[in-house]
Amino acid sequence: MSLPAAPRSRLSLAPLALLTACGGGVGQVEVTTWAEETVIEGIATDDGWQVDFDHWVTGFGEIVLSSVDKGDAVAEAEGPWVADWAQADALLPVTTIDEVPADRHDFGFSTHVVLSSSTPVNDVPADVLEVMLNEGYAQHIAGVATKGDQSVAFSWGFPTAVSYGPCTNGQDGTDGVAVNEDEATEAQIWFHADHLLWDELGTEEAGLAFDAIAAADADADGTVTSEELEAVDVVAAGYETAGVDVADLFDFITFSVSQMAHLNGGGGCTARGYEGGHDHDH
Ligand SMILES: [Ca+2]
Repeated sequence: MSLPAAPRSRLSLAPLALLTACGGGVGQVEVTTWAEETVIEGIATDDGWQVDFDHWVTGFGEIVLSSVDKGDAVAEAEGPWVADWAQADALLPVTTIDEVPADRHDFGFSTHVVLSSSTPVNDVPADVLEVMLNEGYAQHIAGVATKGDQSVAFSWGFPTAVSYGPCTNGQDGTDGVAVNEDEATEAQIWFHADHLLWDELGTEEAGLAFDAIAAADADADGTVTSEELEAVDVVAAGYETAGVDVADLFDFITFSVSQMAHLNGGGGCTARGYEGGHDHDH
């Protein structure tokens, strides 16, 4: 073979695929997000409720690409952003991260309280944003559930910030995202809305339930609040906590929602921030 005399040349040894992954150049990561069709179409539970959403607003940001080997950040996009999944019928563009070293990177991000600087990535209701800013909510979810002639409204704010990552890539089961030189790689942050109605933790195969939530309307005003959910013993209501320290139904839902984010479809992410038994008074 006759090659230019380059010291330690990868050209002489590496096949093309390795060159594009390790050539020392940079690429882009295009970040998109959505919560599947479920928030728009509503969720049918196993106990006979149709749960429809008026809004499901989430604040998020702090996207970090980091070295799979060393864990140090190589590229970041702070945001913050905010989205209403009840009005997202397809993947929403969030941001494009430039100058990302061409390599495989772990992918992480956070959900956190909506800030006045949060950029809406779709049409987020102004009155909901105002409530979230005033109350310090990371997520706010409201809607109506119906079963036969029963109709129960719900409106819940979640202050919990959750840090996600590293994430498995749901498209191929690999770690994070692979960035190739001079190419754009898409990273999709998926929120699985069905976690809201799970009756079991520690599995992605939980049942979907609303009977206990509907029954929590202690003042019978037709709307279930987070305070009313806090008065429900989650084990007595038939929920399976899988050893997670959640005592009441709002704790349970808060924890389950904290596990809802995935990468590229169903790729699991390590979630930190909600350990159960949290900060409200009992
Ligand atoms: Ca009520």
